[in-house]
Parts: sequence; C-alpha cells; structure tokens
Amino acid sequence: MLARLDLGGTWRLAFTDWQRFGRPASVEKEEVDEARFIDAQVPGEVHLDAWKAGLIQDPYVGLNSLSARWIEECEWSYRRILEVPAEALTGRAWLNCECLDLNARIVINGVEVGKHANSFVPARIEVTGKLKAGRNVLVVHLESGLYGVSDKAGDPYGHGPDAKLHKRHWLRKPQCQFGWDWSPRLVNVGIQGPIALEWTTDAARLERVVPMATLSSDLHSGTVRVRAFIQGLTDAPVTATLAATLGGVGTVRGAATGSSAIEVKPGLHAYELTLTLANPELWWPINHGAQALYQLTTTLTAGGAALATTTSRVGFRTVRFDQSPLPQGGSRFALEVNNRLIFCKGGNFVPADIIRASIDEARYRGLVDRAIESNFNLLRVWGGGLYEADAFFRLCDERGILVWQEFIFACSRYPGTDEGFWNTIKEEATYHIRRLAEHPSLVAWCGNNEIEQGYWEWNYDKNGAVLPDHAIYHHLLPRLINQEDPAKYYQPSSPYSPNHQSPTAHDVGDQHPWALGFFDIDFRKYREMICRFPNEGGFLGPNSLATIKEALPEGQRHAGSISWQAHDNSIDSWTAPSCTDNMTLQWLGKDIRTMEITELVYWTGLLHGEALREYCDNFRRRMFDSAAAIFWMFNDCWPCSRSWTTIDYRLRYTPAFHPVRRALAPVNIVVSQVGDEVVVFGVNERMESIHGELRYGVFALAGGWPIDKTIPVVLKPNASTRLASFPTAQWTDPKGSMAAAILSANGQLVARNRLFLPFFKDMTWSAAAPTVSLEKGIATFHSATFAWGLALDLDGDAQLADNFFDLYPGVAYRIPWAGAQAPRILGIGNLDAAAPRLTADAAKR
Ligand code: BMA
Repeated sequence: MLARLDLGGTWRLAFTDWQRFGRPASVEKEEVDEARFIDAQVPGEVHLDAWKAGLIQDPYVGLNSLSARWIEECEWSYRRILEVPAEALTGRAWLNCECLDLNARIVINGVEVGKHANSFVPARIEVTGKLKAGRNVLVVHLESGLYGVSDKAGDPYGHGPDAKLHKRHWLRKPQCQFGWDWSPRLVNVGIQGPIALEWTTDAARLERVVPMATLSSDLHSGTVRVRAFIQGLTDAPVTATLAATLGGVGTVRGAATGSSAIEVKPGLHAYELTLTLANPELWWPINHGAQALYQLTTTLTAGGAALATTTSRVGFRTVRFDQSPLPQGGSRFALEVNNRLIFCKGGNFVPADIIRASIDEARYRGLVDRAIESNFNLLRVWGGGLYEADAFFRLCDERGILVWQEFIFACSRYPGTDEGFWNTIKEEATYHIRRLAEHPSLVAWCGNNEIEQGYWEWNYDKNGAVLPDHAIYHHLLPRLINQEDPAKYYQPSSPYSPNHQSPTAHDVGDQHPWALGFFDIDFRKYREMICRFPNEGGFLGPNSLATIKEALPEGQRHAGSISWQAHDNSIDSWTAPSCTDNMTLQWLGKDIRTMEITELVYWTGLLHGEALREYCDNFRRRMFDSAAAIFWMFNDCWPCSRSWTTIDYRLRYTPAFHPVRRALAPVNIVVSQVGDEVVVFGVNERMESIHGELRYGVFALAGGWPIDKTIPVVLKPNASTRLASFPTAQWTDPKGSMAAAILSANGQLVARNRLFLPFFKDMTWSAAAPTVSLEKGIATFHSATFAWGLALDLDGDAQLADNFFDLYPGVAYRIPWAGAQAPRILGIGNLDAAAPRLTADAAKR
C-alpha cells in the first residue's frame, strides 16, 4: 500500500519583489528570520493569507482588488518543516501536489527537486533519496505566471492592450483571472490543492482507474471498460492481479465482477479488464428518469498482498447529438440520451470564486441545488474557467444535471506551434479526459470557447500568429478523446458548425446568439430568432440588493460610482452613453443614474427577468427545431453590481431568478406571434400527455378580457404543441392590453404567460392596488387591473415560491407562504405614476 502523509495545514509564507523583501533562497535555510513571514493555509491562496494578515483588504469589496495587484508581481515562498518518518526512506517516495499555481520550484533541504508550470495538472515529484529521517526543510517557491511570460510574445496572439502585459494565452490557469467582462483581474498564486508525501516499498503503484461505462443501443447491455494506470516500480516485470466488482448504489439492481492476471512492466502503463452487466438500470437526466449509479471497486494485488483499492461511480446511458438534416433547412442539433430527445435547459457555469482555493464542496452543492431549483438540466462549463472539480461532477451525477465541459481555451489565440506549450496541454487534456471519464453527467467535451468564431470573424486567421492553435482543437484534442474515452461526444469549439460552415450559422450546430444583449437591447427580437442549440446569450441585470450593498461601500452605492464600475460588467464601458444603462431609458423611460440603489435593483432586475424569459420562451416553444435554452450566465465569481446571472456570488437569487425558473418549468405556456396570428404553445417535457383547460385571449391592462376563450387542450409528451390561435387583427389595442393564456388542470393552475408588443414605456398603464391575504400557508394575490412584476424580496436570501410575478386582471394568484404575516409587496412595475411603487420600507432594507 502507498503510505501518505498529508502536508495540509499552516505553513509559513514570505515574498520578494526582488528589491527590499529579501531573496527566496534565504527562505530555504535552516534558520530564518521569522519576522519576514506570515502564516499560510495549505491548500489555500496568497490573497487569502495576505488578507488575513492585514497586508491587503477584503478583495471582494469596493476597489480593494485593485490595490491587491502587487501580489501577482511578487515571488512567494511557502515553507514548512517536514518530519519524515524513517520508513519513508526505505522505498520510493514522491511529493504529490494537486494544484500549484503557477510557476513552481520545489526545494528540499536547499536542493531543488522539481519544477512545475501548469495549474491544471498535478505535480508528482519523485523525492526518493532526497529526504532524511526527521527534520527536512520543504520550500515551494511560486509566482503567478507573469515572470514566466515576461519574455514571451504577447502581441501576435493577444486580444487587447492588457494581454500585452499578462499574456494569459501562455499560462495554464483560469483565463478569467486576468479580467473578463464579468470578472475582475485577480491573478491567483499559491498551493491551491492538497499536497502530500507518499512512499511505498511495493512492486507497483496504482495511479488511477479510468472506468468507461457504455450501453448498447437497445439499452439492454452495459459494459464497463476498466483501464488501470499502474506504475511498475521494479526493474523486472511483476505478476499481479487486477480485479473489479460492480454493484448498484442504494436500491439499484445488478452486479458484476471480473479479474485479470497482468504482467506489470517497469514504468507507467495502462492495463485493462472489461465487465458486462445485462439490463442495467439506466442513468437519466433530471425529470426524465432516475439517476441509477453503480459503484466500481478496483483492486490491484501482487505477491498475495493488496497494493491498492479504489472506488469510482459509473452510470449507464447512451449519448448522441442528432445532427440529421431538417426539411426546413439546416440540420438538427439535439441531445439524445437513452434514445430520447432531451431539450437542454440551463445556464453557463463559470468558476464559483475568483480565488480558486475558496471553492469547496458546500459551494458546489449550493450551486447544483440552485440549478435544480432553476429547472435546469444542463450546465455548460465555459472554456475560460476551470476543468470542474470531481465534487461538482459527483453532484451532477447524483442529481441528473448534464454537463458540457470545455477545454480551457477562450477568446484568444494560443501558441499551439510552441513545442513546450503543445506538450503541456497534451498532458493536461489527457489527465482531464481520464479524470472525468467515469461521470455519466458529462455529455460533451468541447475544444474551446469562441475561437472558431475568432477565425471567421475576429481576424484570428490574419495579423500576427495565423491560426497558431488550429491543430489543438482539430487534431490533438479529438485524437486524445478517441484514444482515452472514445464514447464521448467532442466538438472543436462553441459555437461550431459542421462541414466548414460559419460557426455563427443559426440553423446548424450550436449558437451564441449575441445579436442581442450588447448594443441592441430590444429583447423582443428573440421572438424571431432561430437557433438549433443556443449555448449562450443573455442580458445584464443586477445582483441581489444585499450582495450589491456588501460589495459597494456606502457613498458608492449608485450607478456610475467608481466602485460600481469596478463591479460592473465591462461592456458598460464600450460606448458612451452605455448601452446597458440605456436599457431602462429605452424600455421604461427611466435613467438609472438618477435611481436610488433599491429602485435600480428593482427596475433593472425586472427588465433582466423579462429578457431572459423571452430567450427561454422562444427556444422552448420551437422544441426540437431548437433543442436548448442555455443562457449566459448562471453564476458569478465575485460580487457584482451588474452581471448576467440569476444566482450571484453569495448564492443569492437575483431578480431574474424566478422569471427564468418559471420559463424553464417542465410544463409551460408560450404566447407568440406567428405570421398574422397570435399562437399559444404548450411546452411539455414530461413523457405523458397533459390534459387541461386553456383560457386564452387578450386582457386589458385596465381590467377585463376583450378576447376571452376557454377550450380543452392536450399537450403532447416531450414536445411543444400548438394549442390555440387567433388573428392578430382582433387584438385592437396592444398599447393597453396583452395577449395571454392560462393552463389549468383539475382546477389547478399549471402555467400561464402573456405577450406584450410595445416597449413598456409606450404602453398605457393603469394603477394597480393588489390585495394580499394569507390563509393556511397560502398567500392569495388579486388585482382588478394588470399588476406587473410584483417583488416580495430584493435581497435574494428568501426561499420564496415566487417573486417578480404578475397579476392578470381579475384572476387570483396563489403561492405557498411560510411567514406568519401575509407577504408585503415591495415593488410593482406599472408605469402609471411618475415614481415606482417601491415602499419606503423596501428602500430602507
Ligand atoms: C461570450 C462568452 C464570454 C463573455 C460573454 C459575455 O463571448 O463566451 O467570453 O463573457 O460572451 O460578454
């Protein structure tokens, strides 16, 4: 067995700017000047330690991240005394470092034992013969990466003036740390993962087991190909046994076992055995079935002794992207799991913290819970962040959330013609393909974010380095997938179109529909948009009020303050006046620069929710001509004043959360204009038909339903069904009314929706005076006139059944309510009065 001494805990940390703070070599000595050191947590990150020691202020607040920048320009030296037990000297020994960020030199007792320069790949450094029994001085010198690229080329690859300095395209760490539209620049440095001393006198070491579960197309036969990567530690081959057992987790049925006699050769090699299981229980995405998981236990024995045992979890499902031609042109791009078309609903996932070491399992659990509350079934892990952690994938496996994982390359050219770079990313990709192979939730690997689009539209095919990385996405990565995990889907980029068509083609492949959301903020245009698989696209809105208040110091809590800008999305600075600020002017006739922060959260949040709802509604009603509604973006990496998200950094709900949750409900109604008709669609992702009653027509904002019909309807399973229609010509006063539909079944509301035509500021609003009553845990809201966007909470902490919802004239709306008092309405959107109906109470919160 491999022995392991975990080296996590409190280390000491010193730094140098190569001027007055000493030299790294002095840290390696037996005796050091303790006054030069601060405490450091391992695993951890330097900003966190420096913050704790008072060298910087909380980098998540105000402008503090700017004044913490000196950290990225220093070299940091972690030091600890390593007490080595005598038995660690009897065989082979390694220092195993899961995540060194970034350029590392490891020194033991004054002797350099290894170097490392890729934070995405663990460093396993052989230290056999380099240790002594008892006291050893272990030092890990690290720099953020900036020194390492100082004499590398920036210009021919780079993307903006700041890239000339940071040259992130050379650095294998999350790219968003160098600043992104939604992320501050906060270049991490530190021992960000576990570090341990490992040793053994065994003849072999089991490095990793890579199980690949596949399922026959008739869904009746499961196979697990078990690849064990074993390092032979002797000079001659050794006879060993590789054995594996498979058993259902919990109540899941079925078991299989197998073993194989192997000759372990010196060095690291793969050895295989295969298990088969008849009629395995299937793994399904959420809402489509259960998430049956099997536990695989793999054991390596030699000379009658067990050398290692590992466990993994696998699931049996088929995955295919149907790209067959469609009669109306183009081709489908739709995910099929277990031979069933799955409409993919979700958001883009970015690193859950700008400081990587702060992301723990609890944070992942919170985010996956929120994804499920949002009615998602897929998260796209965007290519400028992280190869997500095992804990994240385990949760997605257990909860039925599908994952689209990108290799970490985004919005830049990368130096793929440099041999050193090529070799490191080859090692990195191989490592992660193997690491993630076991997860049934992983349905797609994608080469990068938007680099193919860069070739076509952003001059990546000219000026400076011409397509320096093409072979990475079109040659290296697909070849590695084929070699390491051949059953997985791979595409070179997102967005991407097959057959050398433009990646921005709307009717093939996946899309990033950004025609809206930047300069054009008229989100009604989503209604006309055709995309086969919209993989990102969205609008900006506020974080929750509580998070904004925490992030911006008092006196800075208004749009345009310097702290606001630091926490705002950078597209705000692209034009003057800013296109995002203009949203409220164009839609509401209101200027956010004059708004108090509570008003600002309410109004911009109301618009954000409307925009994302339009995005989701449009693509869902086209199910499966469009086979996804994946918006940009789900979560934040730090507290923002304005961002794209429905869940903010503190895991609070932003105002857009509930509108998106409703729009992605398993059963929903969409009211659309198609040609010269108003058409009501019923979207049903369940496998059973839904029989119900549809009330549809037109209601007046002032009250009453000028068109009011009720019919029985059937929503077909796993489809969008056209349920009812009427000529648009009958809708005579679009300024003073909305088309609407309400679906109920057995007297219970199932879903409802409405369609408006003019900008909100051009509509003729009536005042609303809703009543609220509470009885037996149910709050009932009622209004004689239409009431738009009732807000019950702006802080985003409350677990509410609904928020930012409407009252249709004369139609009661009920939600479960846990409070002892009836809910208080904090805001209503009706633009009848000059001022919003935000209560003084709300403004005080
Ligand atoms: C897309 C993303 C990100 C970016 C987002 C919003 O291009 O892939 O690069 O943050 O747009 O601007």
